Amino acid sequence: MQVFRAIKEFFLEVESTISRKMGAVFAKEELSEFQHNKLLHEFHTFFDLNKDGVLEWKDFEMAREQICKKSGWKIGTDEHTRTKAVFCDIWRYLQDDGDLNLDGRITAEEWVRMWQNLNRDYHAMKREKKTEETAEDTIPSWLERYIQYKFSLFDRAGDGVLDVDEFIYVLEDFGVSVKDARTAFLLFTENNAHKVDLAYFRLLSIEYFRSDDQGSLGNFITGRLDFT
Ligand SMILES: [Ca+2]
Ligand SMILES: [Ca+2]
Repeated sequence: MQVFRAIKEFFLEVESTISRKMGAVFAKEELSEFQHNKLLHEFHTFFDLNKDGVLEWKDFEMAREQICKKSGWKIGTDEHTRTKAVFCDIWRYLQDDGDLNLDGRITAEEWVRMWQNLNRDYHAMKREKKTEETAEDTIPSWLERYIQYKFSLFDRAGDGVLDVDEFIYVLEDFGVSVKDARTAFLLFTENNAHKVDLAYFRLLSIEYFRSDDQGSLGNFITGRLDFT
């Protein structure tokens, strides 16, 4: 009997060591409160444009109208048609990832769960690929398109680079003060040391969606300065 007890104790010990270790691994994959705050801010500010708490095609229609109006693209023009196709794609692929109960709406809870899943996939990929750069470069196709759309929304002059005035001008529509937008721009460009082209904007955006580091420059890409 004593032998059995010793064996049982041995296995219990092994089991608890494994779960402690796994706990440590999974803890990093769970989204922190800081990440939650960033993700929900993006959801409520830039996605849920009609402010009813859920994402639907209606919200993307509004986003599409907003950028067409701001850019002066009339119905029937190539840009107008192309923009419609871009938003259809973003919404279709976003639904694949995010609309877990398939009701045509993405709630804030589904949005967070989608990011939880994407975060797990990302950590799994990082373990497999071993190099952070390769995993860092892989993002869902809807997010890739969304980042391009957001960049073109900011790039009012259409010259492929964002300046501080464009950044302030567009963020005012989303309720961000001039002072905060200016501070955010100086932070993520490190006092204008970086040129904000699409490549740099993409890098910052990915950091915004993924990073749990409060010092990441990408945290400031929405013009909000604090998520704690
Ligand atoms: Ca909505
Ligand atoms: Ca849903």
